[in-house]
Amino acid sequence: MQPEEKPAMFEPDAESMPAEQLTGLQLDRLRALVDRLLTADGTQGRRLKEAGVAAGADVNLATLARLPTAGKQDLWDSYPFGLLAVPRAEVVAVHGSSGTGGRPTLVSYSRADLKLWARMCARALAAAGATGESIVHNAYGYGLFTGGLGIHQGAIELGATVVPVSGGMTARQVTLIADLRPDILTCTPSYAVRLGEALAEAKLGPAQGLRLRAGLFGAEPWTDEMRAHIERLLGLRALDIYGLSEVIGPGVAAECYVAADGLHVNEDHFLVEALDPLTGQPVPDGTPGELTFSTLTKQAMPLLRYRTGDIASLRRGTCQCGRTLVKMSKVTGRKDDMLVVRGVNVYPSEIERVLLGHPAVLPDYALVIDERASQRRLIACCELGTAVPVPQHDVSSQLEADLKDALGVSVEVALLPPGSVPRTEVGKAVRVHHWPGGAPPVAGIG
Ligand code: DLL
Repeated sequence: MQPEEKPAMFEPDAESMPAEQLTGLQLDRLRALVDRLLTADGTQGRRLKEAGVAAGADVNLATLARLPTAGKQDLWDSYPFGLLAVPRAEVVAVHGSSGTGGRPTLVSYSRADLKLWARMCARALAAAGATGESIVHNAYGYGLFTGGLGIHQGAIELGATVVPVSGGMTARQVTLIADLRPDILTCTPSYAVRLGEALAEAKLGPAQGLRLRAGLFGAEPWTDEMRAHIERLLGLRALDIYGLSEVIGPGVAAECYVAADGLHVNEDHFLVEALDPLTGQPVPDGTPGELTFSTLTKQAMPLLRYRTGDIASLRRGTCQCGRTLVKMSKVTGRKDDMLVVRGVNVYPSEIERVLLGHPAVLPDYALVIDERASQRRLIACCELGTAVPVPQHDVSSQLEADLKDALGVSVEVALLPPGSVPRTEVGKAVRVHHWPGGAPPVAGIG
């Protein structure tokens, strides 16, 4: 399939709804959500009452910013079932994440929520060109993590064939890909790199006839530079898929095969705002802000204005693919991912962009914060490919100059042989490592 061929939408009426009709639907659903929260009389309902909201009819889209927000702390405070808006017996599944801070976040789903989630993932798969004929190799982890089972249910909803391989055991994945010839690959972007390398080692890559059509990669931040690497390695169209357990899991937003330039937010179910992370006030479209979602139709654990900590910008208009849903840019980072290097704020994705923008650098990298001396050093560890014959010294000084230019602060670059940077086989890639003393977290740096 070529990008100019438009894959069929899973729910065209919703995905290409005229803006005015969509706004009307959102307002009705927002009011129903507010009514549900008031009836449930939990933390969110009480906050609404304190803000003077007595019924859904009191709220409007234009005054959304006046309504109270929710955050991860609310989930922790009410762990495990505190934010329920239905009786506990109506919960048919829980999912969650181990969380960036190590504290588990648990989320409850009713039967209707699971059905909604499957449809949202089916939308994402269809937007990537998957059909009822597709074979989906699903290498997201199965379990509490929403990646595996979310995509799984979505593939079934679409009528595709899902291969529930989960994460890890890469050699077995290579065999399954060689034998089943999937057209769709779903996994984290870092694992896509790992699989691409393993397929190349097994002489089963695109040059040997591997025919993957598209990949849906998400659950961790990745840049367009990483996209280019993955597309070369695997010979597919690499698309971004975004979501978080609190809101539903994967399928909150996804890129389309046609444009692949931002993720369509399923805003008929997940009303999105971008807020200034410090003031909490809405930022204009096109300006990076903290993504904040209201789950308009979720039943078991509905959230009003949930602040995600993820930074991205929003863009409206009709896409080449025909979707009218608002687009979010790639997530540039999380509020709490920001590194402070000698007083300068740096997001890991800015470093990734510079490193992977260099043709000689391979896609695996790690950032080490050397805390052994009082003046912390940031070391960007990356691997030098063998295909481009450039002297090592030229590459590292070029990268250091480019990083200084892009970030305004000095970052040391450690160029290592291929295979030196630790790979993530299961779960999300850990890019940032602290070095308080002892052996270095990445072998070969000093
Ligand atoms: O990561 C859900 C998911 C699974 C999304 C598979 C896409 C694919 P959590 O484990 O709750 O849920 O982590 C959510 O991961 O707040 C972001 O910080 C980050 N994240 C998720 N998708 C992306 C993405 C799943 N495409 C947290 N780009 C979110 C950047 C992402 N960050």
